[in-house]
Amino acid sequence: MACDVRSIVDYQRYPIAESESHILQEVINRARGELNNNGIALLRGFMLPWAIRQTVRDAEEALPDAFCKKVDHTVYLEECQDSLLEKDHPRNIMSRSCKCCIAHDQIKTDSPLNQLYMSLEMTNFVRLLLHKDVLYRTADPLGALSLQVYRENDGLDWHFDRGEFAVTLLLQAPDGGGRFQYIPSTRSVGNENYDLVKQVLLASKAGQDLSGLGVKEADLQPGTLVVFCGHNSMHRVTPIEGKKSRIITVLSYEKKPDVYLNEYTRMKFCGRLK
Ligand SMILES: O=C(O)CCC(=O)C(=O)O
Ligand SMILES: [Fe+2]
Repeated sequence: MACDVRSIVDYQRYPIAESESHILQEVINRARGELNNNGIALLRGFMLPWAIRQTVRDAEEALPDAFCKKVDHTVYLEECQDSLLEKDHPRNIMSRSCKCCIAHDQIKTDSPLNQLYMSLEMTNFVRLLLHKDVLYRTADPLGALSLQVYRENDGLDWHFDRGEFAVTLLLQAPDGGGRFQYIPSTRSVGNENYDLVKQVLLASKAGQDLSGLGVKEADLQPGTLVVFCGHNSMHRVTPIEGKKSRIITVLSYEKKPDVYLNEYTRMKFCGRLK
């Protein structure tokens, strides 16, 4: 069933195709303010419940063919340590993450999620939120759009994203855990802030309270669209507690057209080249 973005998103609150609308302008202004202040903007209730339910069903159906991987990495997403640095340098502190990835070619073309992602209206809306002159969907047949499924005990430990920003939409929250935590502007150009990064990593490993270290938590509900600038703000998804999976979709965009993932990245995230 082909459908219009107007029936997939809550169009009263988010009239994404009407660039002249005051409602849309307010949404954009508020989100830009949140991005400026905290590096994260939350658009609650963005996707309608029927589309969320359909996408969760699609994810559950595709899960047996998903790529599930446990990986040890540093907060800089390196998988190797640097022997020239001391053992407890943040570049040498390893964390373990595990989740499953359903790639773009495993998501039905006519699903509401795919229809939304492939629409010009959505790309244009994200472009406006990010205050960019141009924005393109990633062209990669595997990595452009994905569903990430976190099962019991899965999680994504502290890291800085390689990319400048990420656009996600939560589809299903677990019964416990799976919380998205971040430290706004942990580092900046020319200041890696290694002391704080190390404190957070060590305190997390020791199971200590992180509230004194500037850790914030985003209250994500199913349907919340998230725009997050994660390149300089370390963040994590805490381990899932209970049998109900955390399901989130990642919508990928680029500043240039025709961007494909390289072979290393495809293997890392999707476990295959095609
Ligand atoms: O699942 C999330 O909420 C965020 C995932 C994330 O940080 C990432 O994929 O880099
Ligand atoms: Fe991330």
